[in-house]
Amino acid sequence: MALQGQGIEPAVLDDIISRLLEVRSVRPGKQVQLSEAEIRQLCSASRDIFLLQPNLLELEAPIKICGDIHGQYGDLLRLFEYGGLPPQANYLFLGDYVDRGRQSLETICLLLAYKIKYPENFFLLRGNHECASINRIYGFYDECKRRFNVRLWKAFTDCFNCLPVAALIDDKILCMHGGLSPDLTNLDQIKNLTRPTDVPDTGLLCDLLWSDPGREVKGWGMNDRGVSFTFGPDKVSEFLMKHDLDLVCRAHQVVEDGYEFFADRQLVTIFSAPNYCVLAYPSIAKLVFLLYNLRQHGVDLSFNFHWNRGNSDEKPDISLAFPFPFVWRTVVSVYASSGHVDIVVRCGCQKGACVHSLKQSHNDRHSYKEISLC
Ligand SMILES: [Mn+2]
Repeated sequence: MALQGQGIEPAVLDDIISRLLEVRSVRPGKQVQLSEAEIRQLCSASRDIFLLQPNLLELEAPIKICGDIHGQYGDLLRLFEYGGLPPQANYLFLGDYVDRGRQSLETICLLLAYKIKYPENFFLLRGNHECASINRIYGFYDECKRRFNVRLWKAFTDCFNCLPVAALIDDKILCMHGGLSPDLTNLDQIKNLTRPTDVPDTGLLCDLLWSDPGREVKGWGMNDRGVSFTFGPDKVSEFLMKHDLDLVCRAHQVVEDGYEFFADRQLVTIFSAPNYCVLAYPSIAKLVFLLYNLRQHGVDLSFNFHWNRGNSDEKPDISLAFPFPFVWRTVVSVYASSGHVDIVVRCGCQKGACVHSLKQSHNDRHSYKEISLC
């Protein structure tokens, strides 16, 4: 890999990664204090790679897509535990690595380190929190100042200003942090956005990082965030049709189950910070639906939903590796005989103890029937 290790000694990089991963086995929340010099190297080496790669990344399936992490380092480690540590799997993160959670530094350092180590298999898009005026307020600045100094926060700003803003998977799935823009008429416009750049208050770059879908909206609407727009299902359809795409994949909003479809499955929102603000548990039935749909697109998102209910420090009670690796704390029973597997789960919805029975098809091991939805 031509880009590997630019600006940082491979041995130093490996040591940084192994120290960041060491805390997997100890109590969650334990800090990893890298040196300021090491972090500066991560910022500058990753920045060089971001600038060498296009602003609209062209990627191939299979790739695992993750939504907001927001400094929840323990949950990031858990994602890697279930999805496979890079480079076992290819990854695309949709932004919002910092702010709000307690360990923005560990989170962003591990992500940047992997970007440097595996530049062609590991991809990071920019979120609206990878912006100085936002992460000055929502926690990252304070964490940098408390654990290091303001100069280091500025080094991160220089790095974030170079992050790419969108990715196209197999020419069919367009990924970004926020959403569509009324200014986006040709995908080349994304390629032509200049970097480094701050995030402006209006325009294409702002919208890609800030806009939201709105169920009640027709066309373009006001956004309650006070920034950018909302867009209706009609705009999603029109956009996909015009650009011959299948799906818009974005993050940026807390969704109860960790993912949520919009506009007749033409757009999906992914959020990967469990227990963020509200308790967010996936319903296993919806999970199965999602996997069906995304498998058609060659995208494996299953690892996104492997979190425990309740205390996120707990080890999973049960781990099922067929046909995709569920980890579901409230699995009631598993019936398996001659390669046929039925799963009964008590789902994590807030409506009480509803039980789902998932029957595996006799013809197709990967298909489950009789899914009762909440
Ligand atoms: Mn966001």
